[in-house]
Amino acid sequence: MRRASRLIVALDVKDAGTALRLAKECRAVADAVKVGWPLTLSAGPQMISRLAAEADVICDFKIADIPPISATITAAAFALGAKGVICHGFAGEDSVRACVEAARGDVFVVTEMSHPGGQQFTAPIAEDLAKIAVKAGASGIVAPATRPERVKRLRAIVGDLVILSPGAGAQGGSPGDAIAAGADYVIVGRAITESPDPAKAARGIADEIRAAAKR
Ligand code: OMP
Repeated sequence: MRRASRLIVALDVKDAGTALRLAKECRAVADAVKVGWPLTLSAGPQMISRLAAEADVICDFKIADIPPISATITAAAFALGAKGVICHGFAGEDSVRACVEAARGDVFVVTEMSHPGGQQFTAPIAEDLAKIAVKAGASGIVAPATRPERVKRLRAIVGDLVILSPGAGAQGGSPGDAIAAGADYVIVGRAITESPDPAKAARGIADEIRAAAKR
């Protein structure tokens, strides 16, 4: 995955035309796009292949199943053209390892989730989940831009693994603070996809990231 703007756009939209338009509009600035259940269930899995022709695609299926099923989902995502997948750490080290072994690219492990409910169950075990990511050989983790101090803490655990940080924009986090806390990439959805000018919104966030990287 390219590391230029350090911005990943979450394409949580429901139709193919909008997703392709957003991918094209943001191509010059975003390093990758992220596709999850909203788009895959609405527009079909072939959407991943269509987007992969335009951009690097991370498939966010938050994989959290027994190891053989996690491996099958991972393999299917890469067969469709994904460059990375996101899995949950709470399914355990064997399930994360199954994703890593089935992957033909990056596996990112969710640690502490960015929404308020993420503090209920994921926050207390986030550091263990980060350790699982390291032990299972994952490429990186997902850590909350809504709580930059937690990104900093999780960075200390994962060393040079890649940190993707969602929660900037609509959820109230700041892209610059996430980067300053140690994130490698910021994931942004609605602040870009629901903007009247998505390319301009993406450029503005990329500017914030660039300024924070120099801090
Ligand atoms: P916005 O809140 O619209 O910017 O979207 C955030 C994106 O990041 C969505 O696609 C979420 O599924 C994803 N996300 C979180 O918001 N919080 C997390 O803890 C983890 C993820 C993720 O795994 O990508």
